[in-house]
Amino acid sequence: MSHGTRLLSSLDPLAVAAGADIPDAVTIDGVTLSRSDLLGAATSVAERVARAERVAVLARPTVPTVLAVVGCLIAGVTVVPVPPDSGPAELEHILTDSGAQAWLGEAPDGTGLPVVPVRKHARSWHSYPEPDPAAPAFVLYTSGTTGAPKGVVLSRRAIAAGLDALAEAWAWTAADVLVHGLPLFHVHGLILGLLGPLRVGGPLVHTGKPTPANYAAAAGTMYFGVPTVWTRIADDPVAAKELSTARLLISGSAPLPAPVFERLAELTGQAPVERYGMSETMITLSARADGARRAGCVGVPVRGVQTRLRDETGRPVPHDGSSIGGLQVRGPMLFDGYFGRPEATADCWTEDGWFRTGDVAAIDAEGFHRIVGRESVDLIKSGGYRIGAGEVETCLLGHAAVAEVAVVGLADADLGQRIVAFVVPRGAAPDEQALIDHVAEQLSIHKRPREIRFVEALPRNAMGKVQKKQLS
Ligand code: MLC
Ligand code: AMP
Repeated sequence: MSHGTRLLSSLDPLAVAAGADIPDAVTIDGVTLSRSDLLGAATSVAERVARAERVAVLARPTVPTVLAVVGCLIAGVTVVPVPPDSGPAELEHILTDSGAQAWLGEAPDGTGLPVVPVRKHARSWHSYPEPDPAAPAFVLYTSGTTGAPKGVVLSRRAIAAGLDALAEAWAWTAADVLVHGLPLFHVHGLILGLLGPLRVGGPLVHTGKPTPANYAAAAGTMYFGVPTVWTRIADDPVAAKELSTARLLISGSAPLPAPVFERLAELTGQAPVERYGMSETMITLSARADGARRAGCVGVPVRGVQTRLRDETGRPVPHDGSSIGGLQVRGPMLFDGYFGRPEATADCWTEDGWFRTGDVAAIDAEGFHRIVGRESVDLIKSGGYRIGAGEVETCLLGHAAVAEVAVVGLADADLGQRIVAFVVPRGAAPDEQALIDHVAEQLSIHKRPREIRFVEALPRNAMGKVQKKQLS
């Protein structure tokens, strides 16, 4: 499937002029925008921001966020989406690291950057040429095993290739109504969930919170969710049955537990479609709309993607369905690198040009992939959010009552993994909630530990390195 050269093909002014409007192109925060409203308002944003190179957008799921993102895409300005609940330490890091020149739309209190307003009712019909496909569309901040989050640079070309590959795998067309309630600062909710419908030309309904009741009420043909969302729907048979008429129920961002897969299939009459991706790669593997869907399996490479497995020494691992190895990928939807970090960028590529995902997988003879875990215990997935243990540890060490700390992800029926901090206190053990709140205030709220366990000492090996596998 090809949509031509425009990234947001459904916003082509010529198509709108020809009368092909979509009355309900985007519904978000209780407001519905037609495609022509969206185009007119976003072009007006483009006019105000066109001279900037990179701007920060406080990415609440609202109309101004949609207009800010689309306006920047029209003008060819790079967007730095910022989690709206970011704490001061995180905010400071994202703004400094990205070099964002201004806030577009809402800005946090006390910001030192200029603020460019987004006016919902302004309209412009100026026609912008399509920006260079190699230009960066987004710098998305995502956690690594250690240190502060890094900015993933995604080009317009990569996004177009990634979305077209999914449209092909899922037979996703303008006739589909996409429903989700995911945050608008990650690949899942923002790129797939907002730009996907704008590229294929079909409506989006953003539900606000991704609750079973909100999904049940939305009458979509395609639903996106992280496994925590699907787990909650599988526990709510009344809501789940309302999804029976949908064409595809799609899960990703973390492993979907097999019992949830089975229960959803039973309640909705259709097995969910699992797909696998990363901020750095967008979506590289998926079950196909017209192919097999197997519990515990994330499908086959989407169009343009190749995969391989390597052991610790770099030797090939057979694709026999049971041997496991480090998953490496290549394809047209991969990122350009980490913003301003050539060394970190070089580290994640092999000499022969494959990206090391850091995930461990098995591939069978038919090309079906199973993700069996991560190479590092220091990357945690909780509720579909990627959280670096090191970032949470650094934050907790900044609290006067913490002498030593080790943060791990322990199995959790709702969140997949829950963040648990093992803390050696300095003096008397502090209040558990005070430590949780300290992280929730300094970093994004979803990075807070759900549990603090006080210990006298952390398990260490002879070299003094903390043995995290012994913490459970
Ligand atoms: C709780 N709250 C606190 C707090 N404790 N606030 C301040 N301080 C504290 N100590 C409040 C929160 O503000 C929030 O309030 C409420 O508690 C619930 O927060 P939560 O517990 O974090 O929400 P929860 O229901 O557990 O969230 C589940 C979820 C969420 C599934 C909705 O985890 C989610 O949206 N996940 C999506 C992640 C995602 O999109 N990942 C994609 C990455 S891209 P209030 O009032 O707001 O409720 C990727 C690539 C790919 O991975 O493959 O897709
Ligand atoms: P993020 O950087 O937030 O994009 O997280 C990417 C990580 O999420 C991957 O490296 C995987 O560990 C995990 N992930 C994404 N999709 C899946 C999936 N369907 N099954 C298992 N893990 C997944």
